[in-house]
Amino acid sequence: MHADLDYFYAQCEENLDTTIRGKPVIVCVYSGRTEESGVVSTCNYKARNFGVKAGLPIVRAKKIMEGTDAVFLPVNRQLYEKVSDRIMEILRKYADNFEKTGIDEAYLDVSESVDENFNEAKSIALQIKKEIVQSEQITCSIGIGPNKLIAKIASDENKPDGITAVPPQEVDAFMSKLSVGRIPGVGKKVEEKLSQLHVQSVKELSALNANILVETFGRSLGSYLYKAARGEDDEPVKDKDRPIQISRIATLKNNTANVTDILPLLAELAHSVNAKLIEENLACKTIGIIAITENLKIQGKSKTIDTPTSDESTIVQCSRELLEQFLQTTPNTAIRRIGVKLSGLSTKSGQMNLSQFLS
Ligand code: DCP
Ligand code: CA
Ligand code: CA
Repeated sequence: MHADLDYFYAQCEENLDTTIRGKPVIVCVYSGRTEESGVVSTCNYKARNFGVKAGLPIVRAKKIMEGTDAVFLPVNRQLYEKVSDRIMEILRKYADNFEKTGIDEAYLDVSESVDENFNEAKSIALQIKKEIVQSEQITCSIGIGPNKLIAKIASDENKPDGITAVPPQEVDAFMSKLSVGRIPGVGKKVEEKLSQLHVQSVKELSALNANILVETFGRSLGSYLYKAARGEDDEPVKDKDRPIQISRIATLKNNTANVTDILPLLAELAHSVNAKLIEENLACKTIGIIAITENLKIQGKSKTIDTPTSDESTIVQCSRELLEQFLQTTPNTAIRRIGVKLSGLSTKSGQMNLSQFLS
């Protein structure tokens, strides 16, 4: 998934001062040279309807908005960063792998949580949007695809407040109706060069052979464009600052709220994550379970112990207790998928650092 917050800075301003909601709101970077010099940072959709957009000189925006009740505000980056941090924490919860790529956007790898099922991914996207609205009053748009490229393009497809899912079998149809400008990294310059090759649409781009693209754009950009035109991308979601963890999730044969039906699989998963722990010569302080219920809600429960362990029976026992507690607190909710997660990892000699783990 790619999640992108709608008209982010302006939406934060609308929440700070609700009296400006419904008016065109324009957030500006004042350069300080003269009172009005600077450019528009972003604006809400009401202002966009008048043709105002990011990068426009403030003077021009003021002219366009003359006689309206438009509100011009200076950027308040500190505010947006605080809101962003809190939203990123919400998003991170839903991802197997998480990569923040800007103040208002991130990739979420949910392949494992949803077992590559796009309907389940859609329902998670709805859940995410609901939680962000409830806790931060911020809407976002989410794109779901078989890779980062498609997800990113899809998140821009139904803005604002949209969800667009493009499963693998729909990638070709989805891509072929786009203009080349929708491919991330294709700006004015690339667009111009492509137009000299009589290419405006992604469909036309996909008809160009690789040699021409490499000749025109160089190896790196050329082969990127060749693959992008086909909806291909194999960049992983890079979890740069994730607390290190080892987890595994699997689907139960039948949805069930019965602990004895779940235990065998839970024990198998606990065994598997523990084997990985031992293989890496690590111990863990926190043991957690992840339950995806039949209504597709993702819920977690965890326990932190005093001394790091890599003892299988401890981990199995602890997961079992967590599962029992979970079923007691949420009775009559059948579980569809179950997982075990180990975190708070350390090497046998003490606290580990990230580079140690990655090398
Ligand atoms: N931004 C900026 N100058 C730009 C583009 C963006 O200062 N030229 C800032 C303001 C935006 C934020 O970054 O709120 C996120 O940029 P987006 O491109 O995602 O734009 P918005 O979130 O404002 O709008 P959209 O609803 O199209 O995502
Ligand atoms: Ca945005
Ligand atoms: Ca963005």
